[in-house]
Amino acid sequence: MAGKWEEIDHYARQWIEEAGRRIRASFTEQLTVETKESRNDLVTNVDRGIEQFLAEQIRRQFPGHHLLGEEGFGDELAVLDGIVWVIDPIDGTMNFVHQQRHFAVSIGIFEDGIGQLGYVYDVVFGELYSAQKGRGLFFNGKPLDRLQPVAVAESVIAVNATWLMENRRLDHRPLVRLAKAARGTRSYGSAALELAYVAAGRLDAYISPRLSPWDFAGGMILIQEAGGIVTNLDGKPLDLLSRNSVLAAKPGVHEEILQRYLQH
Ligand code: 2AM
Ligand code: CA
Repeated sequence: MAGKWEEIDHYARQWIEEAGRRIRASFTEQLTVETKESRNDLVTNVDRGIEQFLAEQIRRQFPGHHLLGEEGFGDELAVLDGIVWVIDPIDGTMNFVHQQRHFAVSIGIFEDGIGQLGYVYDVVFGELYSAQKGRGLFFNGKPLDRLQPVAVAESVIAVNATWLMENRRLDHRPLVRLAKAARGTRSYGSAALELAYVAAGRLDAYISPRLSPWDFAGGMILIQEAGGIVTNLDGKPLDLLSRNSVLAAKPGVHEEILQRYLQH
């Protein structure tokens, strides 16, 4: 008999595929774009529709599970007891609106706060990154190698240009030193995809000063299963019930960034 996590994994994959089909179909329809907290914080009818679809499936199939979501179809949770799905229907909404690519469906499934299943689905490329606790990382169903240690000098680091300029969230000067010391920097505009790229070894590190749980939940599980490290910028574990800064990286480079660039 298939275990509990195999059953949950089966449905999660089915719903992610269906979400992908619906998002691709939306490209030919009229998009309604609104702003949330700021004029650059976008949400569309598709973000809402996909989260509603996923929430309905989860509640119908698994009525005892809980749900944290970006667009308001989830539960108000004060604790992480039981099974909790943390979902972002479209991570990288600005890319979705402006580019029709470089965005992802992200899902992390936790039991009593421990990551059990993680998914990041690049809808346009048809690329699914997935992981189950203790079983490693998979890319479109194929196992990927565990991450090996690397140094900053040989690293490609994902960081948004915003954080390399004077800004209100963090001191940009250590990050400028880090960007100069690294082999190169990149920015893709979807935290979930950037975390999946770290997990798959395409990026060596990713840094962000302020992400919500649904931005990082799926990617965090992928990276942990690949042998990488995810903490906040102080080196502490991430809290799934609040916003966090995020430092996700291969071993070696994670320690080097924390010790040589971020600790004062
Ligand atoms: P979103 O597209 O789902 O809003 C962009 O650099 C990345 O940061 C995206 O993953 C984006 O998620 C996320 N992001 C954008 N604005 C944010 C905010 N105010 N709080 C948390 N995450 C945000
Ligand atoms: Ca997001």
